[in-house]
Amino acid sequence: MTVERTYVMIKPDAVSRGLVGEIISRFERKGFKIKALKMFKFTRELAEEFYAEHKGKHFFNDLIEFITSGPVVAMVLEGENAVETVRIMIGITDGRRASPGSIRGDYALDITKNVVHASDSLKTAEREINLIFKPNEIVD
Ligand code: FUP
Repeated sequence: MTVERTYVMIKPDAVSRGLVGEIISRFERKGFKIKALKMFKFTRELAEEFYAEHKGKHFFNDLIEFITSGPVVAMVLEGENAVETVRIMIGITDGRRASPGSIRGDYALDITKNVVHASDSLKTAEREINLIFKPNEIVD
């Protein structure tokens, strides 16, 4: 087991529905430490960079429209096996098919408006953390 850091983001649908506290508290109760936390609104440019791997896919424009539609709450979480464990906690992409008990399974009914994002690998986590947070925004 290794202590890892992962990037987690509460998306505009969940922020506007008032689910921020509920979602953060799930990660805290699980045992993850919050190492950074902020609310911001994506510019189109930053959103396209964040989701660069999906450029050209049929859902790309809808995804960019959605993620820039309102504020997000971004965080760095730290803990044992953080990347994989947080992915299990959020559930699969499509909220309709995500298991009850997972965050998407409990709060989402859509594949684009799916409440939360979490890095899918250690490499992605590093890229996303560095893209969204300055080093002095992360506590040690
Ligand atoms: P995930 O890793 O579960 O967040 O999902 P992906 O990286 O495959 O997709 C990133 C985001 O694109 C998803 F959160 C939602 C959106 N998406 C769609 O809107 N439609 C799709 O068919 C697939 C993904």
